[in-house]
Amino acid sequence: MKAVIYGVTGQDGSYLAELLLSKGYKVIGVTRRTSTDNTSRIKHFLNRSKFQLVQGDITDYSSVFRIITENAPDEVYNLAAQSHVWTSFNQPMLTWDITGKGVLNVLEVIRNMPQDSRPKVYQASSSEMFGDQYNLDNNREKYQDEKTTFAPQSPYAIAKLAGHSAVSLYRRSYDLFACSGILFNHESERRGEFFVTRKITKWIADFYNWCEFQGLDQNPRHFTYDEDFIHSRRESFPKLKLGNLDAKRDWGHAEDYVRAMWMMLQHDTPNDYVIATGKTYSVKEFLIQAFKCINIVEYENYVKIDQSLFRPSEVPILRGLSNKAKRIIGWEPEISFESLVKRMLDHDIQSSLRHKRNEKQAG
Ligand code: NAP
Ligand code: G4F
Repeated sequence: MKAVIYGVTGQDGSYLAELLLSKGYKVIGVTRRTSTDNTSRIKHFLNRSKFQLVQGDITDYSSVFRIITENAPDEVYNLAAQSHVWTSFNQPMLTWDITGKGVLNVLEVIRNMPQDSRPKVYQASSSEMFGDQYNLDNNREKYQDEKTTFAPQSPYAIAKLAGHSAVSLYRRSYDLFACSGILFNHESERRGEFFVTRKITKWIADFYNWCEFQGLDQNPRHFTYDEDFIHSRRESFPKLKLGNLDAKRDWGHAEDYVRAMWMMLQHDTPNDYVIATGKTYSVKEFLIQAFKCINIVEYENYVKIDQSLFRPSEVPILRGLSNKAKRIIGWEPEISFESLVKRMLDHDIQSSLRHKRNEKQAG
């Protein structure tokens, strides 16, 4: 089997490539041209004989055409996106071109191929498309599933909904084997550093090692606090700046979610599926859980609320029900919220420690 992955250098792309390589696939990963190296997440399999990295950009139809027709894959996974919601408010056109129009480039190339050589296609849709909509379950708890109305609240979500609608249209109109995974938030040790979970775990890890290197534990009595900084007797450390702590998200681990992508394409018929854990936590609850891992119970002294990080329009609560995915493709998540937070924090503490040691040796 042969697969093309758009977005291979991202969080999900790196886990998906690992999964497909472990199943014996030949994997062609597409990377856009950048002025600095963007392969840190995929370094460990770059030299595998069954992996090939090719240059291309999803916004460039000619390169999409060339990569897909010349490689003749069995499956194409489109994970490429400008995926940061806050950024999409400031760069809406770019977000549209990559996250929305890019999907059409892939679908058009595949539609124009002879029927018997068309690859199956996976589209990375998003729970952001639900915006402020939800249904109520028997306990009057809010949830979203495949039947919930879409009401995008950001330029990112508008672009994703356009891509999602195009997949459904091309499946119905041209008989493409095209699936959309409506994935709820999923995080990991490889999550981009500007998404809230990783921003929190990275900050806590750096703070933890800042204390350790001064021979201090994290007991609040060692420190004084002002509006922007935490002070020990010798040094100062900038507070963690965050926006809206009340928003609620359904957070899973990316390893579980890339498994769902693959499972969708192995089923006899193409379909769209919600992929989520069914549990929801506020950003504040994530923060508390992460600080708890370094024995800090009251986070308030360490965090500064920054109004510039609030969004013009917010998605207040996401909690996905994946009953359809469980029933039809047999998918269920395996990694809990608590172990997700712990895995991210343990990883960040180790890498921050390595970084600090290297800095010390160099200086
Ligand atoms: P990510 O880490 O931001 O990865 C996005 C990938 O897209 C990166 O490899 C990026 O390349 C690539 N890319 C950006 N612009 C491109 C272009 N013009 N041409 C080709 N490639 C381009 O995102 P992720 O968290 O792995 O998410 C994967 C996909 O799932 C995205 O489409 C995202 O919108 C969607 N999604 C994510 C979540 C989530 O919670 N993670 C939930 C629902 C849906 P560079 O490395 O060069 O930047
Ligand atoms: O981590 P976030 O930026 O993720 P968001 O907006 O939910 O989007 C992620 O999940 C979507 C699926 O639902 C994906 F489609 C999308 O590509 C991306 O992966 O923000 C989560 C929440 C928001 O409510 C935000 O307002 O955290 C809040 N938040 C509070 N302070 C912050 C911050 N978000 C970020 N990024 N940075 C902050 O300082």
